[in-house]
Amino acid sequence: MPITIESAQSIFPGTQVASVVPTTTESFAQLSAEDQLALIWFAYTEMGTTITVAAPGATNMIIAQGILEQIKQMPAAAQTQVMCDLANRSDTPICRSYASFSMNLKLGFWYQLGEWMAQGFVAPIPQGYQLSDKAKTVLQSIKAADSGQQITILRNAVVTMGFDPNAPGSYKKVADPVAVPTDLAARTQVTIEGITDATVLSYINNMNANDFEAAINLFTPNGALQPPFQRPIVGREAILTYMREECQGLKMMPERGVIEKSEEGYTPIKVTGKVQTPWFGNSVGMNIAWRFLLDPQGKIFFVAVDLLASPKELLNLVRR
Ligand code: ECH
Repeated sequence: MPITIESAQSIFPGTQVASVVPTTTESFAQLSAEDQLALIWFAYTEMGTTITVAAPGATNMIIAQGILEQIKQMPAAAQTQVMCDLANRSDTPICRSYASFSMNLKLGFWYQLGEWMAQGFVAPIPQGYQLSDKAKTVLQSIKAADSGQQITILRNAVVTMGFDPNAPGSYKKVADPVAVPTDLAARTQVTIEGITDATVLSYINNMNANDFEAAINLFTPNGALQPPFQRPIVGREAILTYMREECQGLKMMPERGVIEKSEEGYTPIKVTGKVQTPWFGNSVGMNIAWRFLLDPQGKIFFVAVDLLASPKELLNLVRR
């Protein structure tokens, strides 16, 4: 049988992923806008006592500054309305602009609003706000999740707010500034217990150096990258665009791996370890698996990145 991206998706089928993320994200989406905002506020402020979020770094925050200032000048009721509109994905100019923001710009936008809510410049969640029973259940499952899963749920909520970016007349997407790759001399070289494969090591080292051009050259031209809970992104150009938006400043710390006997010349390799995002630095280590399928020439035909169900999964290198 020919190897396809679809067949590649099921390599290492015993990998347990954090299903709490898609289920919670789905229940969250069904809540009212008021409940969504209050719930995020409660989750975010509570999380803040154990993990710290960093102020946005390289992001082109300047693009959001005008809208942020506009919101800051509004009366409290209008401020609340803007936030509800964003959660409701209404068709307003602010919701259209927001939809054109990159992921980091959306996170930076809410980071700023959160600061201003705490400082009293933007309307807070009303004192004594009572979450609906459904929202309380969602909050409970977020609280029970580990910190890597919590920040993934939060990020999903922020990314899907705003008006439909694919609607007719929607604003052009704003790209993040392209990060300069780390100087060759200053790059870190990882070691992975059980893995000496040059492609896998080179993938991680290039990603850690923000050298996305070098990283995509390790893929076959029709190769695919499948992020956690998403469909595969196919082709070098699409993967490069994705990496520029989502991968700047990530710190990948693979720990161990296993390499399977190759079938029809294709080699499955599973690696587990931790990833840190610049938003939370070393206060959150996400437990991750990379499931690679290399082609007969040693190029990446497919790699899935999974957010693992529990730290125990870091040791799950079962071949079948
Ligand atoms: C307030 C109340 C009102 C409503 C809102 C509020 C503000 C919320 C804020 C939330 C901020 C959340 C943040 C979340 C950041 C999450 C980052 C994550 C990163 C994960 C990255 C991974 C990378 C994996 C990959 C690897 C590869 O090899 C290939 C690529 C890739 C409170 C005001 C809304 C401010 C900052 C989860 C897993 C390893 C797949 C990318």
